[in-house]
Amino acid sequence: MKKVITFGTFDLFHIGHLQILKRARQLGDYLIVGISTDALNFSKKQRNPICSQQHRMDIIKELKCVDEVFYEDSLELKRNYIRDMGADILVMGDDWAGKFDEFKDICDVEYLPRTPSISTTELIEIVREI
Ligand code: C2G
Repeated sequence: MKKVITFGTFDLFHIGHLQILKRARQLGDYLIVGISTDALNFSKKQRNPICSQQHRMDIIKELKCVDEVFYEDSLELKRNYIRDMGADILVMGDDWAGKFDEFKDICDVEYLPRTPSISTTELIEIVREI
C-alpha cells in the first residue's frame, strides 16, 4: 500500500484545499494529513487561524479522500512524522516548491500546482471589505 502524507492549516476550508487533498490521494492508496496546530500557526504567522485546530481537524477527517489525520505541532518534526507514519510520498502545493527536498532520502517529494485565484488570506480580505 502506497501512503501519501501532506501538511497544512486548511483554515476557512476552500476549493484549493479540497483539490490538493484529492490530487494527493490519487498519487497513492492512503492519505494522511498533518494539520498545523493553532500554536504552530501563531508562531509562523503571528495570528491564530479563524477556525480552531479541533474544527479544522473535524472537517478534514470527514473527507472521502482522507484516511488519517494528526496534529502537526512543529515544522522541525516533519522528518519524524514522515517516518513514523510510514509515508512513501510527501505532497505539498507548489508555494512550497523545493522547501522539502531534504526529505527525498526517505520518501518521494511532489509539489502540485496550487489552485489559482483562491486563498484563505484573500477570503479574509474579501469578507473584511463587505
Ligand atoms: N493550496 C492549494 N491551492 C490554493 C491554496 C492552498 O493547492 N489555492 C494548498 C497549499 O499549497 C498547501 C495546502 O493547500 O499544500 C494547505 O494550505 P495552507 O492551509 O495554506 O497550509 P500552510 O499554512 O501553507 O501550511 O508544514 C507545512 C505547513 O503546515 C503548511
